[in-house]
Amino acid sequence: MSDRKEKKVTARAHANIALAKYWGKRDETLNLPFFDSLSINLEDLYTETTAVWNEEDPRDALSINGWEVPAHKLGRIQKMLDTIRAKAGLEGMRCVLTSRNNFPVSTGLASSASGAAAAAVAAAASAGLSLTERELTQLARLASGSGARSIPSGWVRAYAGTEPDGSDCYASSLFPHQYWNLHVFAILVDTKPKRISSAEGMIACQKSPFWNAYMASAKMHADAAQNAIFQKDFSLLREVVHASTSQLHALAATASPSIFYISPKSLEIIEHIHRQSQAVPVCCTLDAGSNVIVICEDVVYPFVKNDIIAFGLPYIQTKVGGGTTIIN
Ligand code: 2P0
Repeated sequence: MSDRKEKKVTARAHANIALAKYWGKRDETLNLPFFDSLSINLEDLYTETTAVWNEEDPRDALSINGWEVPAHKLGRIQKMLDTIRAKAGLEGMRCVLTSRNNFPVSTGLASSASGAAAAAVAAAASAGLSLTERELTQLARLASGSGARSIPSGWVRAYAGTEPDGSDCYASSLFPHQYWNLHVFAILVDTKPKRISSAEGMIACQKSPFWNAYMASAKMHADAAQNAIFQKDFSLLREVVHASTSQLHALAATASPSIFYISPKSLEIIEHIHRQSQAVPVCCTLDAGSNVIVICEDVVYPFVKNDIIAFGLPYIQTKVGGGTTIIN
């Protein structure tokens, strides 16, 4: 038995929504993306995870909202924990992660991102490691590619890098969360877990005849989004957000087998927002699910909110949020 004192640490991480999306991996094992992506953290959608290392059982354990995840389904969380164990010299000890989300999981609302980020920060701190933000983004990335982007605050860019070992692949904040006062509405079109995971979807999409054309276009989106944000130019931002979203979902439809994350109801909302966006500073996006995220400028907030209410669906209203923090 080790005489190391057990240290429980709880971290809170926010979900993020990509404005320039990550889709496809140059390395499946290390979760290294083909190109850069850019996202905002969502202040009111978060995961809180408590980590503790002990010797009670040789196997790591994870529960999500009270559900004990079977050992064979730990997947890439296992890889992240193994990395922490090796760095901290905790061979023979296991990590117990207890995680809760305040929003529906596996529905394209980036619960894998907030889950990975909260687990990375809590497990590393509980293991006694003192890591830089960049190192924490690399740990979170092992569990979920988009998870790297939930570690830094506000407007975050994930850099794909080129090194085979992933040493230059990380995420960092471009602007703090207060930088631009935008409003975000997550419209809950469907809260059932999605049938095809993002990881499977990415692989299927690489069999699309349009994959190379998609890559050529999608790798420009992070620079375009960063430029739009730097200028606080909403119409430029809307252009890139709509391009990034439409191209991903069009690609998914041409994957082998075809993937349709968008439902008829999401399409109705998307068409409406696209029409509105010709006249007012509003845009919308979806990740790998049917829930629609609507983003607007402060000046049109009451008008857009009325539109959202008229859809008659549950929604979560939020703003750009901070990074992952230790809360206990
Ligand atoms: C993104 N998505 O940039 C894109 C857009 C979904 C659509 O990253 O396999 O759960 O764990 O690296 O991070 C969701 O995929 O995938 C995602 P893995 P992840 O947010």
